[in-house]
Amino acid sequence: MKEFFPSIPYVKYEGKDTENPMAFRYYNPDEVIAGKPMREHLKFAMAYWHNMCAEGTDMFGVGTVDKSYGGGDPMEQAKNKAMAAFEFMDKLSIDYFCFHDRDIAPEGATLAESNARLDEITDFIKELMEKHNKKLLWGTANCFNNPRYMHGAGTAPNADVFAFAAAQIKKAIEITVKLGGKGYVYWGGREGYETLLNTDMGKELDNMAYLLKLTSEYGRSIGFDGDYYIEPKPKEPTKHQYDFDAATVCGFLAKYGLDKDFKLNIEANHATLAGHTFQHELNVARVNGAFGSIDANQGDMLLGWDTDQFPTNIYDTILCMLEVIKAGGFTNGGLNFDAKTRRGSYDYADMAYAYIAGMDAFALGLRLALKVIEDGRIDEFVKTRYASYESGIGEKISNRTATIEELEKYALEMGEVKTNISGKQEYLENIINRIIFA
Ligand code: XUL
Ligand code: CO
Repeated sequence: MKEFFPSIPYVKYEGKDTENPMAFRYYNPDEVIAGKPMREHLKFAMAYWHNMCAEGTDMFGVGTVDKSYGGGDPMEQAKNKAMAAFEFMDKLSIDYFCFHDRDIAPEGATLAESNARLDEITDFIKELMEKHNKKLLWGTANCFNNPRYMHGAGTAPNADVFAFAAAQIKKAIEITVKLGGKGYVYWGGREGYETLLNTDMGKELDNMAYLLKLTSEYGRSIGFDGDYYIEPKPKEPTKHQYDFDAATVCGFLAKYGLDKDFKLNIEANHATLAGHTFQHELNVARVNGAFGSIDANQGDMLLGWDTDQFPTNIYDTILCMLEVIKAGGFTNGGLNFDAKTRRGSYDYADMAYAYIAGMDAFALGLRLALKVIEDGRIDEFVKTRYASYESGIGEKISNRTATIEELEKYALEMGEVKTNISGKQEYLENIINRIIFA
């Protein structure tokens, strides 16, 4: 069989002292830590759109990498791309992948032609999945690229666009089910607005919720038993995206009664664009019972857009994995590298270096997060910080039996709060650093 990436070897774990740049130093897929193999803790996925499709195009220039994989007509290219994708996943020990409908087969002249192409390519991909033992983490529909979606999809002012989007998502869910996907993502591509002067926000939000309800119920009716995720993002491409951040999305889901069937797919770079940390967004998802999956990447703090860089910041991966562990680990979700090499990193080998960097950053993050938990000082500190809720008036507040009159009497007798204890932020930050540099 043709080899698409001859410059990429089968990357193996060689331990932290290796000098081989094409080896893992921390990611040892079958090593059992905290009760399960690392591959099950981390559930790494390849994002088809960046890795297999993105050619390095930006606003100032054409692509720098050829991603046609030697194919001629569009479907031959799509099949070569699929074969290349499975070769890449094999070589990097990646068990899962994620795609948009239009990543795996180019859009046809009509919806019927696009759907026929999807039928053909998913037959082909299904065989490759069985042969290479790979799984689909989640599927999604690209309802933002085609000019028809210039004003949005579910939030478009044009009902014909709404109908088209509904039909496109229906098909995307069908192929997700066909390939055994355990997740389906809704990222609100152009679901937002540029100016309120031409926008009926209330109507757009109602319509967006209706699109989610119709399509998600349809998915259940054809046997989709995975999780639906909304992926929050505050801006780009529209100035104001409706799915601004995790808290906004949780409020939206509750308002429209969708909270029982939807979780969140949290992306690191989207968190920072919203003015939050990655950890904050994960925590908001967790405390709302909506933690689902992760788009692993990082932004550049000096740039105001979604740079989708491979995650290399160990501090962030530790705090992320702490949240994942506290959420009970991944069930249907996983860590999808929604990340791309820089435009100047134009060699195929750079794609491997990028994944090695990202996977090792999360593998080390997992190992160190487990050490933070084992160390116990941070969890103990937080527990002690709230200890006043375990007895006396605090216990009554905790079990919700305190009355307002009783609280007033207590406060009057107390006179002033005397027992605030230090938050000890720096002491706690030092614990993390000591574990990192142990
Ligand atoms: C865009 C983004 C998307 C979603 C899937 O910023 O993150 O690629 O992850 O549509
Ligand atoms: Co994403």
